[in-house]
Amino acid sequence: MNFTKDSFGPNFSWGVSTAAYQIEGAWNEDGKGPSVWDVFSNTKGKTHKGQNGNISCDFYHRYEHDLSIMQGLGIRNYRFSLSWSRIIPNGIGEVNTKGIDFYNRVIDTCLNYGIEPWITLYHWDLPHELEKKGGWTNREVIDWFANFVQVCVSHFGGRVKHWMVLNEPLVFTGAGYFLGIHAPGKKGLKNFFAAAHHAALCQAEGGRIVRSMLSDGHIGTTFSCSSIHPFSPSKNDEMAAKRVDVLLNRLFVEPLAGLGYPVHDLKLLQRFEEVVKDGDEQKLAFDMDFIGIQNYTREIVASSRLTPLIWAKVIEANKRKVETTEMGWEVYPESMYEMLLKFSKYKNFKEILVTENGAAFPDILENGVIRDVKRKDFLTQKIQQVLRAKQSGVNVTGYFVWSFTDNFEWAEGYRPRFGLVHVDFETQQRTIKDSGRWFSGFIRDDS
Ligand code: GCO
Repeated sequence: MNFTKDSFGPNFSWGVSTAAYQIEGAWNEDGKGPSVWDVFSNTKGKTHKGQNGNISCDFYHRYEHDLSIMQGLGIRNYRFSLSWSRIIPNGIGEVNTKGIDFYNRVIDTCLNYGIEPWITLYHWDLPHELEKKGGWTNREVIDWFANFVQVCVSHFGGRVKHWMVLNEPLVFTGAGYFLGIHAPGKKGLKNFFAAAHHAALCQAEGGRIVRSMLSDGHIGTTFSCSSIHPFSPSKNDEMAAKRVDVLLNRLFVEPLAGLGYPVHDLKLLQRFEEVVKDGDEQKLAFDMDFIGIQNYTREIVASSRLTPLIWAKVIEANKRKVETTEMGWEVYPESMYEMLLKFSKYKNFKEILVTENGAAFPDILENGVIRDVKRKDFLTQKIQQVLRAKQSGVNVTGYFVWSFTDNFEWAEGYRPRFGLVHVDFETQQRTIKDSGRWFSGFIRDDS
């Protein structure tokens, strides 16, 4: 490795990321209301082996221990999300003091340990009571969400500077309201366009609210993204790749940047007309202080007559005989560089951070040790691509590993392990993986 953390300069934020539903457990304790993920994962047949996040890493009870491991590793930045239905059990209305207390304890423990908290307001766990009213497809979600944001900022804003509004809107609207493979398990384009538009409005509105309440807040939001490459140099495949790029990479960032939905490059997006109201275009825009990109892989796309509306298909990595992670995602480090360059072209945002990056590989715990060389190599190569982007002039200011501990990987259950720290889900024993020790060494001030 021919670079060190110093190559990134003194103000670069190195950290780790998690999400409430994936780690907290305590799904029905201390007044918490159910979220769509509680309901979905406790419904037969929705997740791998019927697994759920009812207990997960039990972070709700073990946060202090986990944060002490984090501190021991020298990790100075922690991105985590707030469970809306732990704070407001019905989504709107009464606030649950015990939920507020829990996050107060987490934040205070972070600060005592010298760990800077970075809060994601929404990481996919909508209160079930709101889903009963249509969830993200109901335009009222803008008011529900605005209220939630106000409650959170009023309680935590005095101690938390860094805020992210949404985690990957494309994934929770696409997987949750179009494909039906994530909570709440709804399907169809009608649901998707309504949910997507309301999420895009909330993304900007959330930013405005945090800014109005915290003049010195550092405010952003996050996007999933992947390089999209054509299967062949043919015109048809190139056009297909461009259409998929609109959907996977441009759909949510462009309205935020004031450019509107990229309808000209994907006719299908004309269906937004069904839900867009007068004046919405302005409301979709907000000049975030930063955007967070979350990059794991790339996609290879070919044109296809069999896939209506988008006329394109993804050629899966396992059919291409390339190295993959346990998620079946191609290992392709350059995607990080390509995405940083691409997203840096949107002029409105002052900074870009990598708010998630990581890999699931089958880990073997032997004599208390996990020699996860592949994860370490994966992270090293990705970080090198971040440096390459920085050296090309991209104002990238942080990098967060997904994830701190192994956790509940949504519909995939507990099989894929993304952590720097291994979790035995039977005993709740934590074991720092070799990759965790390596990351710790890499980011330490004396390294
Ligand atoms: C996401 C989510 C995480 C996932 C991670 C690995 O990016 O999809 O933010 O919750 O666990 O990405 O799939």
